[in-house]
Amino acid sequence: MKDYKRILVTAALPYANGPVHIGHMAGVYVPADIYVRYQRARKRDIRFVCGSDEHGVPITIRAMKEGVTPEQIVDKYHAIIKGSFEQMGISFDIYSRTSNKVHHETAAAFFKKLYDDGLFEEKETEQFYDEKAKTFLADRYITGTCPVCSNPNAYGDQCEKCGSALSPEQLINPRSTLSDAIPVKKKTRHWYFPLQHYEAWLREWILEGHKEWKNNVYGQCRSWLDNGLQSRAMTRDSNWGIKVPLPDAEGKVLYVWFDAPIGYISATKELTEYWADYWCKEDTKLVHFIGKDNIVFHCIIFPAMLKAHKGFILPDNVPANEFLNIEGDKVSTSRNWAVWVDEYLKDFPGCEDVLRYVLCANAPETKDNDFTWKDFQDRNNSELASIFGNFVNRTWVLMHKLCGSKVPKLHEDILDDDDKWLIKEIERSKLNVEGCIEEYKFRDGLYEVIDLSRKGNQYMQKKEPWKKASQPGVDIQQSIVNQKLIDNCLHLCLQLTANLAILANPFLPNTAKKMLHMMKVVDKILDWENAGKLKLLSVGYSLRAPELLFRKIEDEEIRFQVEKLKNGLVDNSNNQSRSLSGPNSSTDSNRSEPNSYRDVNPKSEISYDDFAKLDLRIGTVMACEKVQKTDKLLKLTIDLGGESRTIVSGIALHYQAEDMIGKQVVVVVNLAPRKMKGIESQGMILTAEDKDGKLRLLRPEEAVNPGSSVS
Ligand code: B3M
Ligand code: ZN
Repeated sequence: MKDYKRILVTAALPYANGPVHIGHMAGVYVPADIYVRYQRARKRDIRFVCGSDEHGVPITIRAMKEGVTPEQIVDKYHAIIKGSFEQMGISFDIYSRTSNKVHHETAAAFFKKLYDDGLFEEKETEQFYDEKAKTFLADRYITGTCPVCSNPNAYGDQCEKCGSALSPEQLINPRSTLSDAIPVKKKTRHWYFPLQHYEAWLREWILEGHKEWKNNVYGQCRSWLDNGLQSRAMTRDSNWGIKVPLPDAEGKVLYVWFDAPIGYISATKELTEYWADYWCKEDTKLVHFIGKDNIVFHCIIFPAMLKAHKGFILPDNVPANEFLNIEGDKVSTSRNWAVWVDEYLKDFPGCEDVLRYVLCANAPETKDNDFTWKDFQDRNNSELASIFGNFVNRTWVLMHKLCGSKVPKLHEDILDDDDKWLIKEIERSKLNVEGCIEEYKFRDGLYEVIDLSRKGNQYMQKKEPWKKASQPGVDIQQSIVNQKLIDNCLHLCLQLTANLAILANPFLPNTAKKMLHMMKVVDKILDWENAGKLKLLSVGYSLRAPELLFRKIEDEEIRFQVEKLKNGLVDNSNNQSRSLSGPNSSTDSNRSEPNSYRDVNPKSEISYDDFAKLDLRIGTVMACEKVQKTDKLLKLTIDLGGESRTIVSGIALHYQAEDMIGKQVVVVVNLAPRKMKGIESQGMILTAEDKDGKLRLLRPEEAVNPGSSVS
């Protein structure tokens, strides 16, 4: 391996024409983030760049469909996507966008340099044109009847029913998906990049020089190269995109796949004045994280562009993943067969790491894989909660009970084989995890982490420190020995927990943070060089109370998700208007953001009498505490003017118990009492749910007397 001084990691720029789904996360962003967090913990000089891909046909089509401008589309989805990444803990150093000025300038200059060097071929060809929509049509936006199987909704490049590769000329009764007009041929002039000139070089560079690339990546490259490369148009007829920087190029923009990868360079420029170190110095390791549908662009076209331009380094690796199916079926954004990240985050607040875990444990690293909600629940309940969470929790509870809430001493003179075995395992895991991550085998790395906690449980089970706690009747000599045995067991389990925090951190950053809090230590402990060590927590140091790392996920929640997936499914096989957004776009009208309240769980009409049955009152919160062993529930004591009520409310993720005291709230006082976690809740308080899932209390504008009625 080369001796690199710095690393630049890029993650595919998602199209800003819809939110991201878990397939994107599993294939690109979660693995990239694990790699980066690990390298940061190793104190390597690393930068992590990404941004929204805001050009190309998918954006203009989406805009046309929603009846808004392309700017409005990209602004909306850029914000949603960025928010989802932030919440999922994807730790980009910059999340930029290709509509930025820096990017327009960078991409235009790149094109101009290739043009000035005489590297493009200018060609006039005939292309399909929609006279109603006044635009040239990409093959995907022409539909008609398949000449092979008679499917009436085949696309201009492929029939999805019989799988035949087609060209628009072959379709019977071709129509534009934009306006339904019959496409006509029209002459147009474009600049082509002659990829075939780079074929020999690409063969040498990839097929000889990068045999270590993943099989799926290497194999795809070989088949592209074996099929022979051809010139590709690097410009398009459109008004949306980066203007072709030439005098007679009105109405022409750069092809989105020409400008988008340059977006990585522009984002680095925006991030740091030392951007050129990362792009031009041979001792920089450049790694592109992408999905398999982007392989040709990142392994063949973009490297050829960089080579032609001169002065840039090439990727050291492109660890592309395969696809993640859902419940046995291919993700289809047009059919809305997808799990959207922004929705997941609303439905499972506080469970970001669970999704990271499941997507990594089940990542499509070597072949397409399947995500099922049942597997999601099982992995959470029986791996994260029962193995990892349980080990940490037991350690903490026993340390508080048997060691006076402090890190006990390690009595080296009485270490036995089990202790020594555990110590070896701690040292070994570090090397295993780092070996896996360096080789982009994130599933295996994560497995090692869970396996180490499994070993912790085994060790604890064998040692049974709880049985050694002093009991009446045991002689003093024996109880001193017993305490030493307890000390050794818990000392090692605590050091193991600290190690788990370091090893888990790249994969489960929120969990690692919670563990730091319990251990009362600073972030510094997460430095990778600390892994494998035993003296991370000092003897005598007092530790905090245990925190719940992973809650159980209930059957009810899983049933709800499966229903939601099935109910959201759109049958678009006979529906032309659905295919408007194109099969590659990530949205669909059934998935667009709600425009009015009616789009979100509308309820049927009620009479005034129905409404009048509600007894709504203003109450003042007198006391409030978190309900034990739950994440979401607060128990409130509310003064309703001479009467006080106990109410359990699911707002703990949105309000701290201590901040609730003194607040006025709206209470439904005539709701039948209901037991929650063993506490009788005598009513309900009202909240509004924001579109990002945040709950906000309804309160009177000014303080009123407790008990005042609301109507
Ligand atoms: N936006 C396509 C995609 O999301 C594209 C990636 C660009 S990476 C430079 O699959
Ligand atoms: Zn067909």
